[in-house]
Amino acid sequence: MQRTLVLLKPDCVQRRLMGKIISRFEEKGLKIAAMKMIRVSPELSREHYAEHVEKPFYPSLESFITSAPVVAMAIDGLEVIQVVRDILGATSGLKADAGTIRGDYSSSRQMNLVHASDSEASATRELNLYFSPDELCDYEEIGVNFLRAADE
Ligand code: 3AN
Repeated sequence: MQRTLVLLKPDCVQRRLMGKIISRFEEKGLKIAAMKMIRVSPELSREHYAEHVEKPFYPSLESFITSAPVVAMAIDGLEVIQVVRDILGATSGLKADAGTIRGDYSSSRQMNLVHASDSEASATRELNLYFSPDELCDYEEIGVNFLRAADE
């Protein structure tokens, strides 16, 4: 079982798409272990996008991610890091396949609605940035027997 960090970005909040996007994860059978709306500060943006801070597009990226609240989620599931990346689609909404979140709702590389961790190392680092241990909810799932076999 893996856990990943998902962010519904400011465009998702402002376009009132939160419910639709959260439904995609719920309908897939993934487990939401934590969820909160917060405003990303410039400091948090620099930590989150550490690999991009020196790139020319970073100021625009920071301005966007701090422009309105985001919804941070911790999501659990088998191979969930790749499963969620596949549900999101390619970074640019113009390149993302139809049927993915970005393919269906985004026509932009920056305003691509959702962020998700891209590896186990990123997931651990990003979950620590957004959630303290006491915010991660440990609960038994009702009906999990109908989502996957016990030996999967
Ligand atoms: P993903 O969100 O699919 O993991 P990353 O981490 O490569 O994509 O990029 C994060 C954000 O950085 C993108 N959503 C986009 O806003 C911005 N970005 C990435 N690469 C570029 C680029 N070459 N030019 C402009 N903005 C970029």
